This record gives sequence, structure tokens and C-alpha cells, in this order.
Amino acid sequence: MANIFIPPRWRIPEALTTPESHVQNRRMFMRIMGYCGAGALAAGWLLRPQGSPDASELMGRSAGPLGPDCLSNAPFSPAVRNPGFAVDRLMTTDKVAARYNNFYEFTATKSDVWRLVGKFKPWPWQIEIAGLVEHPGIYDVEDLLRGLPQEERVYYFRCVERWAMVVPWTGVPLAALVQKLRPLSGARYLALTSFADEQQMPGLSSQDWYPWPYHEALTIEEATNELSLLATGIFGRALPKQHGAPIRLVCPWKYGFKNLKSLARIEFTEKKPNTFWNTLAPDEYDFYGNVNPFVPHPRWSQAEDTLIGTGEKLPTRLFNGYAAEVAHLYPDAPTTPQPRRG
Ligand SMILES: Nc1nc2c(c(=O)[nH]1)N[C@H]1C(S)=C(S)[C@@H](COP(=O)(O)O)O[C@H]1N2
Ligand SMILES: [Mo]
Repeated sequence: MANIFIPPRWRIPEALTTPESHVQNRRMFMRIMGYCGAGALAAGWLLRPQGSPDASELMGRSAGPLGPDCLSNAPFSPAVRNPGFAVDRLMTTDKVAARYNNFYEFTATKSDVWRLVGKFKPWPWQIEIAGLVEHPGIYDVEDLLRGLPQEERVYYFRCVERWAMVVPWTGVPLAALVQKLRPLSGARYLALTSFADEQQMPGLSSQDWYPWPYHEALTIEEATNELSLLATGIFGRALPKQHGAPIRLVCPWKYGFKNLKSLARIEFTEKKPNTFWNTLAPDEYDFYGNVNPFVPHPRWSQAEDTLIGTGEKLPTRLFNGYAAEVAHLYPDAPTTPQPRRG
């Protein structure tokens, strides 16, 4: 009993432990596809050469949210979907997701981000590793990710503004990178910083009241939770620029604002770092940013999600449906309705 080793789910393509809320969907997936079907699907992704035409090009369109201005390349490579991470909701389409974005470095208008990313050059790309870690330095993103396990996961994603989507991300578990970098014993947080260049990102100078560059942070326990992903792709191809090319954070139990895009720097710290939205409006956005239907935003209820694309309304779930994986990190999280503050 004492010595049973349960490997983290990102180490094994077939999950041994699947959260209750995902079990039914996974069974259904298996029933429909069978293992052979799932294998063939995966092989299809693997065999598709990088840079092959995407759907919009095949339809004879060169512009649009998945057109050449929006596409990026490195360091993505296609990976097999891990069926241990599934969502019991209909998938959002790639085009809907690619033209409804929050990326304030370009504009605060969600429907216009994809139109403004043409000058953004997310390659070649370097990431600085700093602070309390054995291997600080400035690395090419390919070198940083080399040897780490890549996989695809379908996650439910929910913005603090209440819109939500269901999308497949490709990436590496952040835990695997943290392990590779070897934090020192004093390290308690990861401070993450986005790329920022006024020449490439028109929103930086037009909204100069924001505390650029965009910055976020996680505790080490959050960063090494099996759900935390550094995504390099979405919908089986490299991240379009508007989704945070070439690499961005995805922590699906947290509101969208924690999911920092176009990652340029990671610092391991002992002290709790400041974060962009918490600095701007501490009463509205706390450090953790965990999805919780029982804690209203001061200006709106957080009890309901609206799926982009379909407009379907769904009850918001505690930790966005990922309580099985993360609830133990937050023993004090409210689980009954709280009065609105502010
Ligand atoms: N650098 C940066 N990262 C960011 C943001 C941003 O404005 N700048 N917006 C955040 C918010 S509020 C959300 S909801 C998600 C949106 O991700 P998506 O556009 O890929 O759906 O990105 C997050 N990451
Ligand atoms: Mo958001």
C-alpha cells in the first residue's frame, strides 16, 4: 500500500486517474472511436507535415483569423491527444476562437486582435530564465523545450468576463520544464512576463496607462500541478499570433487573465510577485484568479458561462470543472454563495 507509485498523468498517454467529471465523456469517446480509431486519428496528425495548408487556405481564402498574417511556426510540433483530458461539451471551432481574443498588447477590442497582429514576429524566440534556479540564462525556446513530453489536451477555458470555450491545446506540462530547470529550495513562485515591443504591438503605446509588460505569477505548487500547460499549439497547429504565439500558459482552473501569452521570461522567486490585473484592480482580480461560481465579481455574478460561437449558457463550475485536480491546493476556497463585494 505504502509504495504504490502513481505517475503523473502527463507521463502516461493513457490516464490511470481520470476526474469524475471527465469519465463519462472519455468512455463515450472510447466507445465511438475505439483504440484503433483513436490511433488512426493521432497518426493523421503526426503525418500531417508542418506548414501544410490549413482549412482556410484549402477553401481558397488567404486572409482571415487563420490567414498568413496570423500564423506562426516554431516551436510547435503536432502531438497525440491525451484522452485523459477531455471535456463533456461541444468543441469550439478554430475560427471562432481565433477571432475573439483578449490580447491587450494589440487592442482591448476582442474581435479586432487578429486583424492587428501582422507586425508581430514571434520567431526566432528566446525566453529568459532567472532567479532562484540552478539553470538561469537566455534560451532559444526550442532548446528549452527539447526532450520534454508534448501532448494535446482538450480543456475548458473561461474568461473572468464570463465567455468560455472548449479547445485542444498542444504543449508541454509546465511541471516538466520546472523539473528540468531545477528550482532552488527557496523558490516559492514563478513570475511570468510577456513579450512587449511597441513596434510590433500597437496596443502598448495606445494604452500606455497599463503596467506593461503583461505579467502573471503562479505558486510552485500551481506551476507543477499536472494541469498546467505551456501551449505551443491549438487545434493541431502552431498557435496563431492572437492566441499568444509562440508559447503561452494554460491553467484551465483559473480565469483567462492568468493564462499569459507570448511568454518571454520566467523568474523563480521567494516573494509573491505582483500581477498585471491585481495591480490595476485588486478588488476585482485576486492573485489566484481561480474560477469560482460562488465568488461574484464586484460588478457581475460569476454563476454562468456563455460559450463563444453557440451562445450556449452553462452553469459555472468550481475550479472550472477541475476541482478533482486542484481543490486540495485551496482549502479555504468558498463553496457556498458569497455576498458581492465592492
Ligand atoms: N500577454 C497577455 N496575455 C493574456 C492577455 C493579454 O491581454 N495579454 N489576456 C488574458 C485574458 S483576459 C484571456 S481571457 C486570455 C484569452 O486567450 P485567447 O485569446 O487565446 O482565448 O488570454 C490571457 N492572456
Ligand atoms: Mo479574460
